[in-house]
Amino acid sequence: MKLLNFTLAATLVGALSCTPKYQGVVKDAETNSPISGVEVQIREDSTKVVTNENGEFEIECSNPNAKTLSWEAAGYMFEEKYNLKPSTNLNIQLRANKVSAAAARLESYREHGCEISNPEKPEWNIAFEQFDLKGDLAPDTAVTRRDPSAVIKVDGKYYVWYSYSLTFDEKKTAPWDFNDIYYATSTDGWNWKEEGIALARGEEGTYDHRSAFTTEIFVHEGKYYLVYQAAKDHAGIYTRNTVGIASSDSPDGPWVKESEPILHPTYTDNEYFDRSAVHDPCIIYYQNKFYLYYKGECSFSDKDGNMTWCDPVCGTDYGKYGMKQVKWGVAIADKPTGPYVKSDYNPITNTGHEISVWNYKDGVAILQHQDGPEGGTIQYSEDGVNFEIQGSVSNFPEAPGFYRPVSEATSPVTGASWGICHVLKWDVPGGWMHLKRFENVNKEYVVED
Ligand code: AAL
Repeated sequence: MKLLNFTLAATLVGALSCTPKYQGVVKDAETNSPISGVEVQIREDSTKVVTNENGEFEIECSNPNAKTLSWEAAGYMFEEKYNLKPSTNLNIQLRANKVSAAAARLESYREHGCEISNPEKPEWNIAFEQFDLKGDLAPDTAVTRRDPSAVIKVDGKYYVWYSYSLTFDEKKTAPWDFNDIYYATSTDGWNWKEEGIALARGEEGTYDHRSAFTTEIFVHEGKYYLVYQAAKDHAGIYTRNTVGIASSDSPDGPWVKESEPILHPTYTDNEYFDRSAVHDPCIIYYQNKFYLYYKGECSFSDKDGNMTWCDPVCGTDYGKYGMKQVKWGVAIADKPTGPYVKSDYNPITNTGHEISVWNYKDGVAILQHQDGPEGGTIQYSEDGVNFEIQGSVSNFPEAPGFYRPVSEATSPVTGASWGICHVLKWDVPGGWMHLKRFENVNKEYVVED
């Protein structure tokens, strides 16, 4: 009798003090063997545990609300789950991180110096020139237009989208702060009519409340997609932004946003190429999937706000800001709106900045601008992730958005024939930007559409 009472009491106490928790096991996605030493974190509670030798973990949470959990282990892709309710049978699979061709080259630069090997194939070399635009997109100090999308042609009309703000707006802490996405059309690609706002910042509390900017257009099966950088608050202007997407049946809108971002920075305290930002998103359709290319940033700030870039080997020297190296990543999905899964080969470049990518034959071509050893190169890959240097780019335009030809590419650089870029001007406090047209004047290899 005594024993029975004791058991009953213990059960009752157990039930009353039962705290919500997450419990489960972490395994290697390929070998299915348990992984020990994985750091498991509840983002909202800032609590962490580590998996035991059987890959098991148990972590209590402050309340039963759904939370963001992450799993992190050296040599594996970071795993994160959003809106996860406390649960006791989680089966987490981690994918081993693979080394891309560009990451392997970086290791060799690290050892042998920053000299690159460029075959300079004539059919791949590009020589850009830039020209002022006319009409509403002619230079105008009052308005900052920047980070244009690709240019597309619909029913005989060219379209371009871009970040828009008034130059003299004292609220702005950067030219891309408090932006909305505007668009313009043209019948000749030179003289543009600004059509107005395409996609506005969201309501208070939403992921793009502070700013919606740096957009790309993607067209698939008659549907239009604007993928863009989103800042919920001021933090997203300089660090840890997200990527949003909106779709429409017409290039003139209306645009319908997805309720959640489709891409986040890797939320790690360690040095990782996209821990601080996921910028310049651009989607292409490739091998029956949707490839979302983006630029990652990795930096750390000390308590005085002084910033250092991660791993600046062979980077670009920014004087008092130090050496900077930027790398791209790609995330792949079965549908344009996701869910997107970051590639095991990330990072897929050892250089950055803005994403410049197009389809060529059975592969993908890219330009590398700056912030790394391979700036000014043009590269090609047959799998969308392992890029090799092919040639050089001269007079690289800032933030190029390429004209997407309707017909099949007949030369490697057809996809970079012409487009819209921006120019940075610093003759007013905070600077201002306007759009320009650029063309590959190496005409021999350019095909008019
Ligand atoms: C650009 C892009 C992104 C950054 C900022 C605005 O060059 O890389 O868009 O956030 O600068």
